[in-house]
Amino acid sequence: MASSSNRIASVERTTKETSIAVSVDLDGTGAFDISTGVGFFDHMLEQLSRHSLIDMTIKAKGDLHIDDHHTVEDTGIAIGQAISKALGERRGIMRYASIDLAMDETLTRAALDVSGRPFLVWQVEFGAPKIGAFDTELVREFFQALAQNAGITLHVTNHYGANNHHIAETCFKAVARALRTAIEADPRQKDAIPSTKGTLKG
Ligand SMILES: [Mn+2]
Repeated sequence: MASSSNRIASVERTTKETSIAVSVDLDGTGAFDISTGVGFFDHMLEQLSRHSLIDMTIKAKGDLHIDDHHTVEDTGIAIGQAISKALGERRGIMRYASIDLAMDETLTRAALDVSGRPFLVWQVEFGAPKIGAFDTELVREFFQALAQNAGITLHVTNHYGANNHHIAETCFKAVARALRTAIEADPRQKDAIPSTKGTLKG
């Protein structure tokens, strides 16, 4: 990742269940190199990188012989930690953003506050337990881990939709697109921390 940005970070996280390495550049172009061993999850993470314009290198090796759960959750933890580290004191950012993101018949809203205060409100229901081999319930698990570890208040609401692939994909794209705006430099903030408390570290 060639960049002059200093909003970069790397996280390596190894447990008995997974081994994960993540690098992010918040001021990237949406370039990605992602391999988790879970095809559908790779496809979703590629959307997250591409539409947030956060460059992401993600290498995950998990206990997929059990199921995808540990790999998805722990990748969310590592990405969240990397984003939080790269944000530092969260100076000069827009902080808030939301979008209603359309994809064919599906419409999903993501609203977020890059507050240092982790919270997830999840109003998304899938019409089937699986998308191919992927457990739809893991989409929530991923965003829970991401919000918790990135220090983001995140609300995701699926307004409507029929196709489960579209419902999942709009969640990732909507969060990506809102995140892009919220972590962008606010030209009127300069280097200030956008909080009356004077801190966004929770
Ligand atoms: Mn797709």
